[in-house]
Amino acid sequence: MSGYWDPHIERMPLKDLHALQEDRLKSIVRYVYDHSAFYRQRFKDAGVEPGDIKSLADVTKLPFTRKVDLRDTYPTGMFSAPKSQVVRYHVSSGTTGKPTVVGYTRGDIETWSESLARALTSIGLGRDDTIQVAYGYGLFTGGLGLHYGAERIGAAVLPIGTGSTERQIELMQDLGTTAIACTPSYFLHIMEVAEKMGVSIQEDTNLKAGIFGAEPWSIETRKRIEEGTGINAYDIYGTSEISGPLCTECMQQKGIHIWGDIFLTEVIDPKTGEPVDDGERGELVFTTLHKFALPLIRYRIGDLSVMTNEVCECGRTHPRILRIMGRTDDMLIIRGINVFPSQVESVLMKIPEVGDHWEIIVDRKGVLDMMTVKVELTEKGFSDKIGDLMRLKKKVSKELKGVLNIAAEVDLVEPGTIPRSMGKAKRVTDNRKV
Ligand code: DLL
Repeated sequence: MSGYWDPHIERMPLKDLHALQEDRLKSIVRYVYDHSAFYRQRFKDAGVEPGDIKSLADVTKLPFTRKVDLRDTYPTGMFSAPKSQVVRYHVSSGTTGKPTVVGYTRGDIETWSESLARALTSIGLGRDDTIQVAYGYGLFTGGLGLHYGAERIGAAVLPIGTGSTERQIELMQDLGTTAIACTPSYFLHIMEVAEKMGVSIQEDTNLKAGIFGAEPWSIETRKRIEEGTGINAYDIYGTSEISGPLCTECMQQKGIHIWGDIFLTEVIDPKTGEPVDDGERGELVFTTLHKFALPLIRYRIGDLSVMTNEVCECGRTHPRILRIMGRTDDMLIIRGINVFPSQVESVLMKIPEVGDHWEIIVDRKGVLDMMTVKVELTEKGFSDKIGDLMRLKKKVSKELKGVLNIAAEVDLVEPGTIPRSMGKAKRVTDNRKV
């Protein structure tokens, strides 16, 4: 088992952690009320004042905030700190709408780095490690976020960013990279390119850990990565609004530790906004307890997960969320049935003939929704015999129908034909919306 970066905080008895959260909640509510016209108005509309927040349970008196609020107040209308205290901006790519801008004070960058230092230590990394940061640098939070966290623990950082896949593999060998941080879909591509170059990640590199996130990925994909390379693949979570990548699983790989001194996490029913029970699935809502340029109060993040407050076997007391199963707005409704891309991934990754890359295409023919799942086969799974392909197509369709409860058209394609992504993979094309 790995050590702790900040044992006092990470193992804090729950009673003390809750007391700290309560103090910080009261302070941040007062702070946003005093510093942000946006929050003052929101609180006024909801009929709540800072003095009404007397305990943790009172958080539910506060109004929710959402991504649309950041868009409506673009670029910095939700900030609580004056410009003179802001030392950095990041900007979301805006693939699902107008971009959103997030900002940091020096202290916010410090908290972000500390949070990642705890996380990286919890997966066994330290000053003897070389961490290859292959998330995008720049406006995306992944590259710089991991960079600061990795430097904080004294590891050597290789700030390569995305792309140049052959170079990634060469440098991984030359510099003895022990951990890589990138999207899981990009790592699958790195594995593929390494194989083509005749490099065995297991035999020819020192890689022992992957820090994979920024997009949904299934347990089955983890299994493929771990079995294919001998590394441990850890889930890392965060969103630009809450700073960027912040929290990971520990070596137990039983959920992502969400640092309770930094966030108050709620899980709600996305339809009613009411809290769900511990262990029930719902939408994550974060209140940032220790962030000052852009504090977020009851921010509905849109991601669906399950939270547990059970103390982890690693000794960390902070709540954990289980693998993100998608976003509320990722969910496709096909002929009235809810389909999450993550369900499709789980089915496909269990079928050995299926490669690592796939896509969902949704069309509307007349009044009927049609879902096509385009599936790339592995070299071994690919056959030029029609009979073999037909049998496989039937098998994939049957497995998908078993889980999704609707029929999908399956389109088997040759290895290497689906475009590879260096960052977040785009798995779904919904032609109904355009
Ligand atoms: O993706 C921050 C990040 C960078 C996380 C590097 C992890 C590693 P955004 O671009 O704002 O920020 O996108 C955030 O990505 O709301 C989730 O829907 C999704 N996401 C992030 N991590 C995971 C994960 C970064 N581990 C959005 N599993 C979030 C599933 C994830 N989805």
